[in-house]
Amino acid sequence: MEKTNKCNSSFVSTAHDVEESWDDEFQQLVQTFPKDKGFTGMNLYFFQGFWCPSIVLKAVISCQKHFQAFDSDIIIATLPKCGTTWLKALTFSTLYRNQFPREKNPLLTYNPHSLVRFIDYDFYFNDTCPDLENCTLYQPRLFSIHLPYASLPTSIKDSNCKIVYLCRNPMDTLISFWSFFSRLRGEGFEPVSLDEAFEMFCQGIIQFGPFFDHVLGYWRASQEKSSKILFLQYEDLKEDINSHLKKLAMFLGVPFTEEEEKQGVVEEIAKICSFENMKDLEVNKKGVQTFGYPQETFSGKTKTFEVPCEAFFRKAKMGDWSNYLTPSMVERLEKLIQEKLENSGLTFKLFSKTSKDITST
Ligand code: PAP
Repeated sequence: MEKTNKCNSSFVSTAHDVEESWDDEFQQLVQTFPKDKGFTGMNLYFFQGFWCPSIVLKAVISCQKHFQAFDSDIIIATLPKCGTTWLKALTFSTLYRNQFPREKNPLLTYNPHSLVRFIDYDFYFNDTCPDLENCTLYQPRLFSIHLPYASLPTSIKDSNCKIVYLCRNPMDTLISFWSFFSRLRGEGFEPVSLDEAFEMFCQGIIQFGPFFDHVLGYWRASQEKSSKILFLQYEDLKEDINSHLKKLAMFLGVPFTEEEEKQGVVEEIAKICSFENMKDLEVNKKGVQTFGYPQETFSGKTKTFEVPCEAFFRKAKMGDWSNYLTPSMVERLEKLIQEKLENSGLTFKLFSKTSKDITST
């Protein structure tokens, strides 16, 4: 895993390779989908009402057809840049805490994306029908996915598996997205202006977006099925991680015992998973995260792409958007939030010097 922390454009170039490898039938099929470059330099196809990165389009279709959820599965669902890495760390550490020695949490030596693999970006990336019976390090199986609720494989929706969803306020999500992809475009690609990224974000053209459709899809589903879907917000976790860890453990069916609470296990997990701790770990400072599940089980098919681990740890600040967005951008986004969340019962905490929390009322 440890190679170099030099940023490169393998994410973007792999996307182009993937498209070139599509067979004629698939090429023809995708031609019927609207297409946009978005601001990330990678093609997005408008498919089933969301913008699917070309790099995972085939994998998404395969997993929708073949993925069989177990009732015991736990699925982490997020839009990119809403705290996926953090939620993976928290869920992994909570769910499996009795399966490894306390002082040997695998998070100390592996990036969370290696420990909790994506269904789409990893398992189905190189294989249309992988054998996933025993594909995770520990039991029960723990996966992650970026797909909107409506496009999840049917077995995830219909089985008794549980979904933990994490969202983040749209302004910080936008800045995190823009910063991450500006960096990953790498050499040979024009930098993207924030103006351009802002416009695309407002139009909904982002990976797995529109943003509001994604969030509201899971929000409404969680209102209907609260024992199946736990809906969390990044800002709430930042404000009070301990009580949210307890809530998460309860939801996962592994509540902390009184003894564990007395021993400070909750605080210990919060600390290991904290941004300050994780960004300073050797693996996250120097490592490179490989997606596409290159392990031998899928030998012969080795298309992968890499992201320097440090790219997943930028600032983790709430309200950082106020250092970037102009007053007119803020005004437009605030209006959009109000319009989109109207009557939904969902609110976002924006955390800035100038804006109030936006409510749906
Ligand atoms: P991904 O979807 O590409 O995996 P994701 O992990 O969802 O990215 O989001 C990255 C954001 O989470 C970054 O936010 P920023 O750009 O505003 O800084 C990153 O810093 C933040 N982040 C990563 N790890 C943690 C953590 N342990 N605690 C809190 N925030 C974190």
